[in-house]
Amino acid sequence: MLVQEKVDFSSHDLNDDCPLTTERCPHGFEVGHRDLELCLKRFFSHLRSLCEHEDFAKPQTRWTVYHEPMRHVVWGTAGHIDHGKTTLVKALTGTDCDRLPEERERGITIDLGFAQLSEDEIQLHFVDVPGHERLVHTMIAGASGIDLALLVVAADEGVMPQTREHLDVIRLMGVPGGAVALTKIDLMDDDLVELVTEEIRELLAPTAFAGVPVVPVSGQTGTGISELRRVLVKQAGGIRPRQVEGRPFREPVDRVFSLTGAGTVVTGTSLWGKLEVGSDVRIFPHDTTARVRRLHVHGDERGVVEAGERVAINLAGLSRETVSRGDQIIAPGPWEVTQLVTVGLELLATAPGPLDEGDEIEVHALAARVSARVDRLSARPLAPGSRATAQISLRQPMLLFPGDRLVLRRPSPVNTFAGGRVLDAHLRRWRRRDSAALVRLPDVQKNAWPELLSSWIDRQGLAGLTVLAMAGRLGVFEGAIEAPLGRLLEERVIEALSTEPPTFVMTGRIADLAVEAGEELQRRLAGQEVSAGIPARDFVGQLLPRSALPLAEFFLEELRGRGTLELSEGRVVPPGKESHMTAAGEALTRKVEALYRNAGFDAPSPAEAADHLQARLATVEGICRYLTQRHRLVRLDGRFLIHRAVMDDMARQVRAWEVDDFAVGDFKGRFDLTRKLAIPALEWLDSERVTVRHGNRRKIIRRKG
Ligand SMILES: Nc1nc2c(ncn2[C@@H]2O[C@H](COP(=O)(O)OP(=O)(O)O)[C@@H](O)[C@H]2O)c(=O)[nH]1
Ligand SMILES: [Mg+2]
Repeated sequence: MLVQEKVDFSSHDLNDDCPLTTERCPHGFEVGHRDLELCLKRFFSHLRSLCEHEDFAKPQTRWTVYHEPMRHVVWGTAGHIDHGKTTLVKALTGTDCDRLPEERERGITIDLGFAQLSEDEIQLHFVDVPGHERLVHTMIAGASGIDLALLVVAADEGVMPQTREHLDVIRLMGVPGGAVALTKIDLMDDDLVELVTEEIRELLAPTAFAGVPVVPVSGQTGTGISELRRVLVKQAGGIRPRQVEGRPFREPVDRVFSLTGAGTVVTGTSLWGKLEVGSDVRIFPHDTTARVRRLHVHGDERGVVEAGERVAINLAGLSRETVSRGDQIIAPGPWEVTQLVTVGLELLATAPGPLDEGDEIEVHALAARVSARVDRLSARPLAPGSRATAQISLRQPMLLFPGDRLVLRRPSPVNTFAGGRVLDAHLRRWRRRDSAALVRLPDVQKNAWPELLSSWIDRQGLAGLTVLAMAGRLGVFEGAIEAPLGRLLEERVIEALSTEPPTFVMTGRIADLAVEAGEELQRRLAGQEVSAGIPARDFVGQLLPRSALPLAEFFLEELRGRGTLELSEGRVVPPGKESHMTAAGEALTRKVEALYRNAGFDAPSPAEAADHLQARLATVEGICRYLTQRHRLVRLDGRFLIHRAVMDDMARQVRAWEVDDFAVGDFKGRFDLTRKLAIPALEWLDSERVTVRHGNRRKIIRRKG
């Protein structure tokens, strides 16, 4: 049942690349994948007989292994100090999470503890947290990676301050559910246990934990432990697996230590993706790079690890000092840290007072905490129990992505008073008077990605966004947003400019640009009878914001494609034309051209031509520019205008001249030119490859044959 992955070994050459681990297979196959390894373990005896079978030993034998990947679910403990959290984890898994000498001595949890339990197809990971009120920040770091919470309440004390605070934390982190262990029932009468159960149900009623199973247990006598284990497995079965495909491997660091001979090791609960031994990772917020030397999950050496596991990573080329709790290990990609994060905020009803812009707070995100300030609030001041969108300035940079959870605490007196979900980690600071618009930010759920992406593209205006930029901001690999972008393209919400890679711009923005460009073109050509058009770069340069200037040529192409304008010789002209010309302008152009053709080398200046034709000087100048751009007039030495036909005729005569070379004097005489005109005319002949200069003489270039 549930064939989730099909592994086909047909491409392996069985003689040197057997898919079984070295110890187990005579062929010396190697496999790194945990799930596959487990699956193969089960079928091991069967496989061994196959290994001995001659069919199997043949290269190219095609055989397929079906297996159900292992599920990983992380449980985190929560609850007041001394209520029996660590005792319970030990009763469930056999692991004593209080491993530090100081913890053993004092009998309290100071740092996070980790344990695991394998049940059928599911692997339960446990993060045991301290309950001390001064260690809530450690609790938050531990709780940041969990799927489900095990709230522990001692029957003899009932609901206590950190029962409430831890519940607030897991609720604000969006932990969808869990279970309650009612401990120390060996110390109480059944009636009193009943009463505390009631108290707990009341506490949970207004939260997402309403109705979760409450299991009475004793860590002392073992009563209820097997029932609790059953509940933990059942609850875990309902958890949606973490995203592996399309997401980079990402792990917040909750512990760092160094091992002699191995170097630096970091541990954490992996949030997304997969990681292999030998791959490179980046460590944020400092953005350093290291290579994965070895991977461990609860003491087992592994080749590959996946989201949801408790992973210890041995990093090569990294000193112990360069990484600390709160850092993030992530697969390389276009990720960038932020110091201004936009979040959907919820102020607890129990918050000591309203929240306002300028308030100093402490932000806990993943395993990190930084001091911060509330910069913008969509509704202010925000009353306890209400929600708003906020922009928060972080004192130190953090790597955050939409959907990440934040827990907010006040520095003094310390208390957990609010939580937030990251909506955007790279939105610019809102102007105070626009703060109310913050509430209209789109959701970050996967099914809302098209809307989210189009809002990002829209906000960029004509500068647009590349897939890489969007993927980096969302925390996914580029392939993961192809589908939502494809949908936006199909629905013509966005358009792709043919840059390499493509830049996406809102269709509406391009349409507006087209209207503007049409109007601008009309405006600039108005009153001109003849124009060769407006230099294209200059034209779009005026229409585009500075941020979009690098895309100028792509917008020109786009506008041409839409029939807004025509491009001719690097100039913008009205659509369907090669130039701009009124009827009168056209007639005058013909006259000007005829004048120059007939004048030969004795050509008039534009002023003389205007005089002669009784036309406005500016118009004749425009026509001359137009004719020059169209190569019907040649401008010599920047001043003399000679008709192109006259020049071409001269070139023909030079080629037919019965000499091999000539001096400037010969040339002047031959064509009856002044020296002022002869020199630029010769230069023109050189540029046209009719002649070539040798000292003071010109040699005539004659085509062979
Ligand atoms: N009688 C009794 N004592 C318990 C039980 N669970 C834990 N304890 C004791 O309560 C104390 C605190 O337990 P611990 O697990 O360290 O609590 P934590 O601070 O929540 O992790 C220890 O001395 C435990 O032996 C229980 O079910 N019954
Ligand atoms: Mg403890």
